[in-house]
Amino acid sequence: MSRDLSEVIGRVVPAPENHLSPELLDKARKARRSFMGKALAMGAGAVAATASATRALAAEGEDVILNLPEHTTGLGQPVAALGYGQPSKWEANLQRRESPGLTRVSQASVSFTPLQGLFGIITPSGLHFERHHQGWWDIDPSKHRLMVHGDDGMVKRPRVFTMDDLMRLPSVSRIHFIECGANSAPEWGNVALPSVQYTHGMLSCSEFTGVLLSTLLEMCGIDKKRAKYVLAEGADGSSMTRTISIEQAMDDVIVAWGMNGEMLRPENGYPLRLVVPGVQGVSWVKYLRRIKVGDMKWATKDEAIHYVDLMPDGTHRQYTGIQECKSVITTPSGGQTLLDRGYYNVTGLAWSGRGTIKRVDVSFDGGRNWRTARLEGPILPKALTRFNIDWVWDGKPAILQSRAIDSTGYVQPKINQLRAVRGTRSIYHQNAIQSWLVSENGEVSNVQVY
Ligand SMILES: Nc1nc2c(c(=O)[nH]1)N[C@H]1C(S)=C(S)[C@@H](COP(=O)(O)O)O[C@H]1N2
Ligand SMILES: [Mo]
Repeated sequence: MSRDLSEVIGRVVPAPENHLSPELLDKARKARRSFMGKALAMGAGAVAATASATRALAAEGEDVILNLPEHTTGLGQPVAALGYGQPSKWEANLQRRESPGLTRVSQASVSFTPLQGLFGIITPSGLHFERHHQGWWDIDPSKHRLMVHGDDGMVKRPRVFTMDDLMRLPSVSRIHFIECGANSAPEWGNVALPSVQYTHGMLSCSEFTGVLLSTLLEMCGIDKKRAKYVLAEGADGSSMTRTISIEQAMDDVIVAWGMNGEMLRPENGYPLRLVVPGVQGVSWVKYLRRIKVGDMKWATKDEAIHYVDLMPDGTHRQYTGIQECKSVITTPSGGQTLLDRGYYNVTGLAWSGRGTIKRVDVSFDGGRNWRTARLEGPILPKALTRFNIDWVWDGKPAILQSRAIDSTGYVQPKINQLRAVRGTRSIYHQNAIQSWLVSENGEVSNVQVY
């Protein structure tokens, strides 16, 4: 796997990741270079007092303060965004991106969430990552059905639901993260993908609305003594089928139609998907068409051939669904450029499939010293948690890391600690501490620190 991935690195679409337009970013880099050159010529002592790249940019923009621009003196547009609103044209760089060589095999594909450009914990629906095993569909909701049944009389009143049947039932709205089990997989094999969008972007967090699976199972008369597992099946050609324990099925699993206040997007399973909080994305079956109750694990193709973990001794771990505690700094992160020394708000995300985030520590020297970051509310179970920490960059090389601790006391491991247990040939469940190197020229890149 690592060989294939290393071939990909040169082919991912390079994108300027700062919040400046490519032209401004280029200007700032040039200004910084000429400033550094002059400073070097003048000797190290003169560096601190000289004008900086960002100040040069600010001076150029003073025109906007002194002479009122057209948007201050002219008439604005009347309700321009009739219909469905769109982001500003200046934000065109904020996009889901595909890493063509990575996973695109016919209709099996991935698009990654641009974590480096997001704030707070909610992923805008149009930037929610996608993972399709057999392409996506825009299914007519009036023709969609969900069947709930069981093996051997384990469901007393098996039933087929229409969307209208489901949407009149008691609903819940809850914020949860979804992370593909293969998120950050290339790090197993020392493959340093260039940006956080590619290293961690199979991760999103939304408010999901739907009926609890427990409500449906109760309605259909589940035999609580005999039922041990449920099987969820999707309606697309991949026949995605996943086993879920009855404990989780009766706890917080949602049969969802809503995402961030509106119906699910087609690429995320419209009109119906399963939400399995804390569990890897593959169990969040999209285009959900069937729930079956039984007393044994099904060992379907997606549980026996795929989504198993190859251990150092050559055996496979199976049914390792829970996404362990993990975190990543999203700014500054790979592909971004620090334009100047001085103050930065370092920010990132932490999450755990086992509960809430208790603490996040941040290191600026590759893990020698740690400081505790500020957690921003709300801090919700099985949801992303935003953290922030102050940093003053002195212009010297630095290695930024974040380490999350969850409500069970679990501490996010270093990559070599994880490899000691799991080896190097895994694909799934790579939750190690991520390291970003800030070079003297301000450029940030992906490195591994043992
Ligand atoms: N029906 C169906 N459900 C599916 C998939 C699929 O291909 N078909 N992909 C799974 C995988 S591997 C992941 S990671 C998540 C991705 O959900 P998303 O595309 O909404 O991000 O959906 C899961 N559910
Ligand atoms: Mo996935």
